[in-house]
Amino acid sequence: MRDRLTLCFSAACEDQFSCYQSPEDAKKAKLRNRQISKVLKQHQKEELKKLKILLLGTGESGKSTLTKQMRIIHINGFDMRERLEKVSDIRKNIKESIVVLLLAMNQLDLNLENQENKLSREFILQEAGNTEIHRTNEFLEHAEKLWADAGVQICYTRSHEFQLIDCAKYFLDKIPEIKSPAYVPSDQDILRCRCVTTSIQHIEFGVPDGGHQVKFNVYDVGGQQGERKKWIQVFDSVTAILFVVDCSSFDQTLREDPEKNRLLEALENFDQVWNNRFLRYVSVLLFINKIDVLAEKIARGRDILELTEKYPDVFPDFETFTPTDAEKEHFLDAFATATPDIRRKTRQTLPISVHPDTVKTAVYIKRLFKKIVKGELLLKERITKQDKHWHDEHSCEFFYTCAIDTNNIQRVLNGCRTLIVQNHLRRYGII
Ligand SMILES: Nc1nc2c(ncn2[C@@H]2O[C@H](COP(=O)(O)OP(=O)(O)O)[C@@H](O)[C@H]2O)c(=O)[nH]1
Ligand SMILES: [Mg+2]
Repeated sequence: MRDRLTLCFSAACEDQFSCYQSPEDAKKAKLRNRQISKVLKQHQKEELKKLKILLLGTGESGKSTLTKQMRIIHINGFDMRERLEKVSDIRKNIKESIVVLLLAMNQLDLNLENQENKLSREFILQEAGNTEIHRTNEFLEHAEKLWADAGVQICYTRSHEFQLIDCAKYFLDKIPEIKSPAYVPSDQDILRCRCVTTSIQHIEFGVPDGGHQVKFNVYDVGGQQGERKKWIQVFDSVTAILFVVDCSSFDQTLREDPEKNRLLEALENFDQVWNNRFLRYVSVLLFINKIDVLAEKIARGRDILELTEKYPDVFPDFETFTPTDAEKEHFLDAFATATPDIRRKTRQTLPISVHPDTVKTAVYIKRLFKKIVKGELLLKERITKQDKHWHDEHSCEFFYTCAIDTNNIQRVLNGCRTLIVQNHLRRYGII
């Protein structure tokens, strides 16, 4: 038996079908072989057409919001059942926001302005541990009264000093509408709703491109932060990484580590991704996100100077930094409306509505990430030594984004798509 097998194998090198006893068997085997090759080739072709995108970035940077936008833009958005399911999450967002604000008032030694609201505060703090209370309108009414209190509003202006979700103001302002039994969350409400991603999320959609359907598979591994390194290895077959940065987080610390600055964490995280040996062939699209929140913070007088003082090696010379005209244009362009006509008009009004310090800060942050790409800023010790060709096979492109703005994301994704497809084709030697 063993001899026959050896014979068969050696024969297979010369003629893979000559080991069959009868010519019919050999013919059948040849046919089967051809069929299998065809299926494999087809499969390979299909796989080549599938573009795998991996969403990375620190917690709350906007990854899940981007997948929601992809659903709105490329799939059918959200049906009535999904919308109604979101009501509970939105109410939970309100509960979390008001409880956090009240606790922060204690910490910051701030008082309620209207003494009658003390009863509402007692109610909310007493019910904070009740996992069903957000469903009641009684709860929402107390939250509404407290949100209108000047003391709570002062506390809100200091929200960078504690951990408050981004959508707090948005939903607290909307309580009268949310209270109504007829309330159905809009797309914008769904985009704003914060829900921690606990498992790997995957969405798939097709986009027409040059007469073909290009299939995109987007993976959001958000909840697996501690496991991120492992995920990166699993996903070495990804076409591109979409790395999301919350650029407004420069004055906030991490939820899990109150000593760690959020922007610094994002830079370190990006450093690891960019220099990861498993990702040497994977290009990165870097989304400098939450530009609207950044603009709002700058308007409130917040600035990045504190970081320059605290970490001068990482955030140097902010005071003297001036963006070039091209850099300013790139920033302003990201928020101009689609048609050239309106674009020309809005371009004239944009510099008036956008504070120059917003542009300066956004461009400064972009430059920091660019330094990492160029190897001019080293945040983590390198395990593997890099030669000068280490990054030759991948690139990093930068985009300014506002993940809750469907127009902006649609335009950015259009731009990204061409880049992703070209990189993919180049990588597989097709162009
Ligand atoms: N205002 C504003 N909010 C944003 C933006 N991007 C994300 N958010 C909000 O930030 C919160 C966290 O976003 P999410 O996508 O869940 O972050 P993830 O942890 O990276 O998945 C949600 O409440 C989002 O609505 C943005 O560009 N602007
Ligand atoms: Mg998420």
